[in-house]
Amino acid sequence: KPKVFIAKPIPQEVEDYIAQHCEYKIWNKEEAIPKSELLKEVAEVEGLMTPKGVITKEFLTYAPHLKVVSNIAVGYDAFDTEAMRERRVIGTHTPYVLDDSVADLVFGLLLSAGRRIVEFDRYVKEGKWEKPLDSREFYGKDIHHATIGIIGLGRIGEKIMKRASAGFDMKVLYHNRSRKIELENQYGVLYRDIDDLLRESDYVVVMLPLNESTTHIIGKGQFELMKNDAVFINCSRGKVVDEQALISALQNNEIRAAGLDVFEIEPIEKDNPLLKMNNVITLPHIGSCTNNTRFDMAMTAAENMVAALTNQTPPNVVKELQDLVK
Ligand code: 8YV
Repeated sequence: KPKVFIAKPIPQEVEDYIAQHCEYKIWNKEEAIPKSELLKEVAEVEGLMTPKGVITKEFLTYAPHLKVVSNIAVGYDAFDTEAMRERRVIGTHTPYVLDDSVADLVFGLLLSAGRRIVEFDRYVKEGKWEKPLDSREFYGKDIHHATIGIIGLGRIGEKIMKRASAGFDMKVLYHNRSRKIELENQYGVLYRDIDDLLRESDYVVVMLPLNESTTHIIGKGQFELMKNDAVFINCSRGKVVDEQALISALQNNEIRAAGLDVFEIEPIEKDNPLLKMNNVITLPHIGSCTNNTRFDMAMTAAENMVAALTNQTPPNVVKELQDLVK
């Protein structure tokens, strides 16, 4: 049986599945495995299953037998796919199984930021509720019939679109590398270039993978185009947004509020000004954190790894490395 290393705890059922096909070792502690430990563990293995595969050229020199890195995440921005191709190491990820959970959380942030749910929960619990019931101070921003602009209409973006149009009667604008005419016809969503999308949207949702062309795609100029009343939501990757520009936009009331699940540095630094802002919701990168979705991600990752090591084509090879399995 091929030797593999699993770099985080996974459900027993998934472990049992792997045990049928592989000889495995597992890092069974909650805290992340230290790099030095991981480098030791990968010396002998052909397969690695990891929550956030930071796979560099240097890393691969420590893993001379490695054939597959199975990311237990959909985002694989930490893969150096060029270095992996050179070594012919297959990279896989977990698309589809987390789309709905992330889209749900986007709506959680959108509702919370628009209607100021988190802010007022804090307010009530802190014993500050003395104003009359109809005080203007409690007014928020409607979600229904508002315009949402989705930047990135991929698998998750599409799920957000469906919730927005079918569930909340929103007008949906989108921007994407390629137009999705079928979705336009079926759901009435409207394509915009980024600038027009930013100008017209009440809620701006960015849902992009992180790569060279998306890094800081939202910065000072983009916040300037947004409505002063706009709510900005990011549940994808922190680095698609220039966080300093976001902070300035919020400080200068260029936008109304933000709902953030991701940050340029995670865990967020304790002195990040976002933490002091009442109109900003900060979550610890929990987009896919539900029992069912985490189970499905682990199982998908295991299936990808086992397939790669048993001469089958893994179902979810990352697109940059698909030629390795052809
Ligand atoms: C985390 C995610 O990466 O799938 C992704 O790309 O952002 C999340 O699901 C996951 O927390 C890593 O374990």
